[in-house]
Amino acid sequence: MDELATHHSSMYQKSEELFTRAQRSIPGGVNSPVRAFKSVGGTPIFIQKAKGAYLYDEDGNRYIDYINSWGPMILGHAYEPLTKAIKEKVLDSTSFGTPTELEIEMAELIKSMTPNVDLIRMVNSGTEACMSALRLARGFTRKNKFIKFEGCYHGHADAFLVKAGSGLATFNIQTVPGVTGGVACDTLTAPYNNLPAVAKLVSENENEIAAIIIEPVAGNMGCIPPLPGYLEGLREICDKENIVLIFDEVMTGFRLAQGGAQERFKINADLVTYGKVIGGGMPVGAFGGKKEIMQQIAPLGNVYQAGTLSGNPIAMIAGYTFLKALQQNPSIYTELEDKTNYLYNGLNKVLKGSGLPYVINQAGSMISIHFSDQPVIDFATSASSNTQTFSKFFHAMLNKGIYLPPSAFESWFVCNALSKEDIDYTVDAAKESLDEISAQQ
Ligand code: HOZ
Repeated sequence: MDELATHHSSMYQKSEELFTRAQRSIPGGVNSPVRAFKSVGGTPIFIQKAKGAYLYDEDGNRYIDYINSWGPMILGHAYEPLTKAIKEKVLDSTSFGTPTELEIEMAELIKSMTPNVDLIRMVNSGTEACMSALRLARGFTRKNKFIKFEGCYHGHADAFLVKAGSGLATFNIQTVPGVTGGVACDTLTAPYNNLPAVAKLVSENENEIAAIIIEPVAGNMGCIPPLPGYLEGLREICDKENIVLIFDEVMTGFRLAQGGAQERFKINADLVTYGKVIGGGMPVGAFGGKKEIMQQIAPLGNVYQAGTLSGNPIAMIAGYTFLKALQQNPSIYTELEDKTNYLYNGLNKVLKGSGLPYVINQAGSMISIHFSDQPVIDFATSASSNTQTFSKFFHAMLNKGIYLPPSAFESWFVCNALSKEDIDYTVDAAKESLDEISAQQ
């Protein structure tokens, strides 16, 4: 990496020591690949604590956080009602493996906030939610194949690791050893935002497609919103061909609106998956949807799915407290959108002044920059952006106390703890960073 793309090492001494130590006992030194800084270079920053819009690392540096745990920290870190509720609940034990009243309250709360959820099953991650929703769609339709979109990421279950975004795009992993051809051959892929490609796949595989799964706003190839009419078109195809439409709302759920992308775009999904936010940062996921489909799940039906820690009381109290706060303060969504628009306008101004080709994509409080001279609407256009410039930008911003995702293939997430001053600071840092990049070219 060149000079700009490396750390000011004195700032990150403890993180560097910890990373060296971590690599001796954890693969690659991290417990999830996208944390590794492998594509942008340098050493991952080890975080000690966070409050509101800020992260604090082990060296005592403060960062304005634009990852927010990859989405869920909508109200900022260490939100007090949530930490208080967890502290109280934990005294009653951390797990029972039995039903609890809190699980009913959580299910009722989610149903009251989201459209088209008659029944909902708690799991422990977004991966589990998507994996289970796909099995259910297959069990319900008695069909095997499904369509996913290039650059979308639905967790790391085998069937989804085909032309996937997030870490697979970041590290350019085309095929995943361990995912068998037998599994992958039932995964059909189409470019995002391309309805004719979907129609073609459907007609070539008549009566064989169980589901279409989509991130209604893609967040794993940068942020890519759906083009007008695209989600409506998918809905039409699914209705016509008896295909289950699954919205993966792990990122968009409770973020783009209380009712997620379904509410924002006024499209009804048959099944919907949630993660992250519904645990307020604890490890949780869920899948839910129409009764006739959901009642195929065991013990009502034979589509088996289970989990000792599903509906875990600590995760449930965290999620319940967090979602209740969102429900009681609907103005949060306007505030989030206003803040993100303000960030968009500031970034747009300094990027325009930089002379570098760029695209800013935004949907609600999801936003990202691609250094590209063409609209970024799918994986091909995202992948053809200049990732080297992104890496330089990432490090220049990090050195100024702005924490962006360490990859051009991830969305940024804005939280409501962010102040106007934080955004002004971010935009000033972006201007300085872009000046440094331009001076090098
Ligand atoms: N893009 C991932 C979330 N959908 C990032 C989180 C991870 O894989 O660690």
